[in-house]
Amino acid sequence: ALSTAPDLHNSQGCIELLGQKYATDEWTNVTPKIIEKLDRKLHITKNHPLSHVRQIIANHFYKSYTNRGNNPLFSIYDNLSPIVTTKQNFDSLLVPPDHPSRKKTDCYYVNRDMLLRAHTTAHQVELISMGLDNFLVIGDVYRRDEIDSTHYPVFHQVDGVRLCTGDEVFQNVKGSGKLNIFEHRGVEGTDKQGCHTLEAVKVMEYDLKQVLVSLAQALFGQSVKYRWVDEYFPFTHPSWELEVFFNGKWIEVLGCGIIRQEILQRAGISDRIGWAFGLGLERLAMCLYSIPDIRLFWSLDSGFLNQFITDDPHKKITYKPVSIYPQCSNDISFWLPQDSAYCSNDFYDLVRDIGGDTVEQIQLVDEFVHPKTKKVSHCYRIIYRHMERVLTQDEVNDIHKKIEKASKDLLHVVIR
Ligand code: FA5
Ligand code: MG
Repeated sequence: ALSTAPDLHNSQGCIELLGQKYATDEWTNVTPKIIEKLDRKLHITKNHPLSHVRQIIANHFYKSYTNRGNNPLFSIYDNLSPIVTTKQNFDSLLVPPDHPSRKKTDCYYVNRDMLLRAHTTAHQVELISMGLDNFLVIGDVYRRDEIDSTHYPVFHQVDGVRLCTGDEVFQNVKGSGKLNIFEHRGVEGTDKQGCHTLEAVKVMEYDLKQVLVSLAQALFGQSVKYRWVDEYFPFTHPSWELEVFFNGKWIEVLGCGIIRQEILQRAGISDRIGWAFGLGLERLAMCLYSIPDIRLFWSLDSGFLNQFITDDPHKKITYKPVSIYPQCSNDISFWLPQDSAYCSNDFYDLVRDIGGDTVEQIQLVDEFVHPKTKKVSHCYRIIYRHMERVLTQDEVNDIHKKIEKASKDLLHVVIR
């Protein structure tokens, strides 16, 4: 039913994603615009706002859980392929075969067996099966959705899992020598699964909620207003959602709960109870940096990206909107004069004098010393953008020529 499918298929009925070929079938509904996003990896792009939020969250878990040697307990997986099987995304998490979240209208399918992960929870079972007890999975997720200021078909999630033995659960509970995490012939209620003891669930719930509330406080300040709401997920019970009050409204930040014991059993774990959570990075970053539109995260515009350049992910940054009109960029390279003093600031002033407010940014992008003559060359990138209208390339070229001429005449440089 999808109009995009035919031109994606070659004659053999296959499709190439991240360098790998996949057979297509009547389930295939990935589109070229979505495929373009597969290798962007915004969450691990240096200085990207989503990468800063990822780092804050990672630091929070590194510092919240350490072993006796003070080393972090959590390991981080932030580069797993977003192309997963329906088994990973759904079946391994007990999502029933007829669950609405599996619908072709809601997911991007590669074919009937594979899809672009709809949540980072898709990796939970494989990592638990590998023997991991404490880990975070961070990555891009794909859901078919409209495009507006808060929804985009690609966004980023962080999933966390912690598994504990009985000893670990009760290690800080006084006089708990004889407490168990499992109970036989127990019944499932709203507060617990049949197989768990209520005391084990309560200790895990307390640990889960306190690490997530302290994360919200690390992001939004100690006085952040929050509330817990009961939720349902096929893979956890009981389950909750955390909401924070921001700019006059409640925002859903994450879902979490006690992992279904059947999932752990199938992964070969019989002596532990676990919690899990999943949160969205975009919503946090939009609140944190006052970013008004979710589409901006995909911007390649330096007017956006340059506002987030910092080596300290905890630095407070408030996004200042840039003009909605497109940028034009032109480079200028010249040999510096050898017999008179030159400084970049003179050039910046000259550019501002001539270009006025059409110049948005100037960057020194290259500096080069000729090995023989010892002459120095600078290359600057000038980024033009009008605040009120689209600038034409002709107009920009005209300004650029004037800048070249004035640089020769006034700064005595030699244009290369
Ligand atoms: C999930 O995806 C579950 N996998 C979370 C989970 C993991 C629960 C482990 C329990 C255990 P949900 O669809 O509610 O749940 O998404 C989780 C979070 O992702 C949301 O709270 C929200 O922060 C973010 N999110 C969901 N949909 C969008 C969207 N369209 N745009 C931006 N962020 C979104
Ligand atoms: Mg939700």
